[in-house]
Amino acid sequence: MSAELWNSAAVVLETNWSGDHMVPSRRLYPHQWSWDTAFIAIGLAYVNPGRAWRDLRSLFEAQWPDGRVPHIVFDPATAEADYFPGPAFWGVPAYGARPANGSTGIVQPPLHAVAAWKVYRRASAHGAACVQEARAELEWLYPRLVAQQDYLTTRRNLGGAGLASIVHPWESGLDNSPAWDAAMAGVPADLSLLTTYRRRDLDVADAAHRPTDRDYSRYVGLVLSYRAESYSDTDLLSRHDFAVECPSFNAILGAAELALAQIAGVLGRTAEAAVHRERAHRITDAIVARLWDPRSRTFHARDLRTGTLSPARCVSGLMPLLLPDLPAEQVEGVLAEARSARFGFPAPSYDRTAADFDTMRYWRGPVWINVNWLLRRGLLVHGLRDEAEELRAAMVRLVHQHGHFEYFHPATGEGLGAPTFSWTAALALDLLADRSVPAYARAA
Ligand code: 9WN
Repeated sequence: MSAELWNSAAVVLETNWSGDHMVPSRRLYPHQWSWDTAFIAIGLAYVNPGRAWRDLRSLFEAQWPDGRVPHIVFDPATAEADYFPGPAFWGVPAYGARPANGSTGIVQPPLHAVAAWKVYRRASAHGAACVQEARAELEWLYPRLVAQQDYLTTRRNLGGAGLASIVHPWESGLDNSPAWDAAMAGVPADLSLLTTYRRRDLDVADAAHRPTDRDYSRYVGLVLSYRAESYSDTDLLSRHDFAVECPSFNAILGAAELALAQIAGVLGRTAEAAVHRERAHRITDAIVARLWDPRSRTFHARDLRTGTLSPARCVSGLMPLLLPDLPAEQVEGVLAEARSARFGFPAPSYDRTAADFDTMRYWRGPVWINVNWLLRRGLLVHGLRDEAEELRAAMVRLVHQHGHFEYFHPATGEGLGAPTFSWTAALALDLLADRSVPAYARAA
């Protein structure tokens, strides 16, 4: 089984390579996406490390002067009509050496330091020249990764507690998660926007799987609001309808600091390594203080406009397990939540027992491999090896039986969305090859 799965995954990554970057899916997502690049690099490390570094470089070459790493880097060879919202809609001005309309103005979870560290670690398996290349790439990436963290923890520290806020559901990577329902209720849904701007995703995907028109019109409206002030973050809370602290985004932010500590160590920057570890610790404390609900015993998204936690129990609430300093009470709570009838392995994107659990619709029920990969990493970080192995086996079985789909039906395992999806293939390679435990994991 593993050779077959390995080979099919390698074929997907070969097919989706576009010269200097990977596309998540040729038809549905024909540009480069930010957190996809991180997941993809983790898999490319096994079959083509040169491309893993190239892909990360392509993304960071589009980094803004303020440190933000855009959620999409547009491929100038792809027509405006091939993806909505495309380059002209975002209207991003030229910056640095980049031409106008080269990217979007929003971000995605900063998983790239974790990815870069994993690609570096794998380099020794490919020989001395590869190790040398990997070190040079880390040197190039390190200040850029730090600038990304700085942007998120300063300009996006809208709540003032050291966490990064997302200002659009797309920034979470979990677009239509029920975690945003309460906050999105305060965002006007102007359906006429979808007449002015036509959705393109429904031409290539099943409408029953994708976000609804109401949600989509809000997504478009939020971009227009952020775009109106040239994507400035100054006073954003007072003039923008959506600002949320997401447990998954911030857990990744903390995990990135730990990966940066390891990278800084390899680069001989000992003092910086200590600073990164301290920052990870502070992010962990802030997540616990602001996003933990002692009644539900899991983490929830905080709406900064109302100061309330979303009642929804989503897979994003399990992600703080990525942080080794998470206190025992929270580790136990999240583990119990993950093992309960609400989730199970592999975990669906939303509570299976919720009245509005939707087996088909994107982040409102289906199983996604990337968040389960993160959950497995979190289990390993806390020494929960048996659970991590059970989850790993369940993911490998799912992808082997059904293919490298974008997401999966949480009851039948049927593949949904794009059929040859890059991060599913890339993470399948990692799940087959890597049984190691992150260096900063707690003892079992
Ligand atoms: C909007 C590319 C991206 C992923 C996201 C996923 C989906 C886009 C969309 O596809 O988002 O950015 O059009 O739905 O939700 O996680 O990065 O694979």
